[in-house]
Amino acid sequence: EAEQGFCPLDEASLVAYIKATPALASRLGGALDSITIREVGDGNLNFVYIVLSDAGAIVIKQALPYVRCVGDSWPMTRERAYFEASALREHGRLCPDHVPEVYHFDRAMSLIGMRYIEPPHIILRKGLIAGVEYPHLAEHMSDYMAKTLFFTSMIYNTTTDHKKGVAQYCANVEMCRLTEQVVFSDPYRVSKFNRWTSPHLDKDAEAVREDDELKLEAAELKAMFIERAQALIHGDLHTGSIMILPKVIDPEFAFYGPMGFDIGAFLGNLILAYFAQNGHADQANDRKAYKKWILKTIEESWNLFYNKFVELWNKHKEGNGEAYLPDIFNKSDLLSLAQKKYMINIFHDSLGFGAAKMIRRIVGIAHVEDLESIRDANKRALCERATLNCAKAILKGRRQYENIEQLSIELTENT
Ligand code: ADP
Ligand code: SR1
Ligand code: MG
Ligand code: MG
Ligand code: MG
Repeated sequence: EAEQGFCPLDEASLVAYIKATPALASRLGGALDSITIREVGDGNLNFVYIVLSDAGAIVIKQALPYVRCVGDSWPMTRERAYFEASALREHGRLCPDHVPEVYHFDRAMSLIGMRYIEPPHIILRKGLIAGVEYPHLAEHMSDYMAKTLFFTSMIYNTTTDHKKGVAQYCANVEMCRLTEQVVFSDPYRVSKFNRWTSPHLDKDAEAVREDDELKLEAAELKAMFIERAQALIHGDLHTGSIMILPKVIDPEFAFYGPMGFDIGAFLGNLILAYFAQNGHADQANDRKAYKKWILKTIEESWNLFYNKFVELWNKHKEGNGEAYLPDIFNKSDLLSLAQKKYMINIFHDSLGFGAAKMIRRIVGIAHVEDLESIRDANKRALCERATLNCAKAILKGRRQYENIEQLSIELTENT
């Protein structure tokens, strides 16, 4: 890498980097001779180091100029680290309880130093695979989504401020294009990146590529993803981006996009976890009670999000937001009608994006551990087919749902 000021770090050079960086050294209590470093990146894109000393701990994340899970044949801008650090700071300001603190950001090095979320806190996806119930998950995630999305929308902000934010994050275009390709395009065409459980799902993958109605719906969502600058979204809010406290990590895809892309990522990944449970069931645990808990969490997450978002709207209705001006929305029944319309649209968007994200995890490039960890290919294929059929039905029929309970009844009846 010839670019000025950048070099990919390894365990040894990271020690030297930390010693030369007071904002990081101080977090380790100055006990720099006792440092141990472990690379733990299990994501698709970046390198993540846990740095421990006798007196403290930090996490260092570095973006290299390519997609990690593919290799240097897929170049990718290191500027993603800048957008990740910016979104961590912005979302952290709006929702400090659920975002890790950024200690240090080095744009030339594409490097972020942040709070270490220590054991026993784990990635939510791992907990869902193990069958662990998190009674406060819906409460906390609805809080995160309501605050980050409401306070970065035009309901709360002036259009001038909103467009400033839009302009800043517009430059995260390479990351958006990655999503456009792997979520909205590749699953619907032949691509060398696609894979699925074969030969079991060969026909199912082909059916996705030949389903005109599905392709029209996916194209509509793709356009919305590109065109709708509704709020500063995380952009990759799957259950691998949530560490249970919860804290939300990894917003490198952040930009001003449709709120439903975040809400749908979270709900869609819970539905993926739901369909994977049959593959994890064994004699000791049939996972039936756990599946009920997942459905309850899906319902509560949406319903609590709805209530909290509208509550914030009512609280700030006389503020600077320019989408619904107080002298126009001056009657409470008119405002509540506007809110109902706004929320039902977000609901349908969330269902659509959630379904699209489920489909890409079955027939696209990046799969999820929930399903991948089912070793028996026959069993896995059955779970995957059920997931895919459910996602296709949701994507096509999303506008028919009036509430989340309808979806959870359908999920119960069909599995
Ligand atoms: P990628 O962008 O490559 O997906 P992530 O930000 O998701 O990288 O991080 C990859 C892994 O590193 C996570 O799954 C988690 O195990 C670990 N990790 C990341 N950030 C932290 C943190 N702040 N504290 C503890 N572990 C972390
Ligand atoms: C090459 S696709 C890699 C995927 O991993 C990231 O976390 C995003 O979900 C992206 O689509
Ligand atoms: Mg990640
Ligand atoms: Mg990432
Ligand atoms: Mg996804």
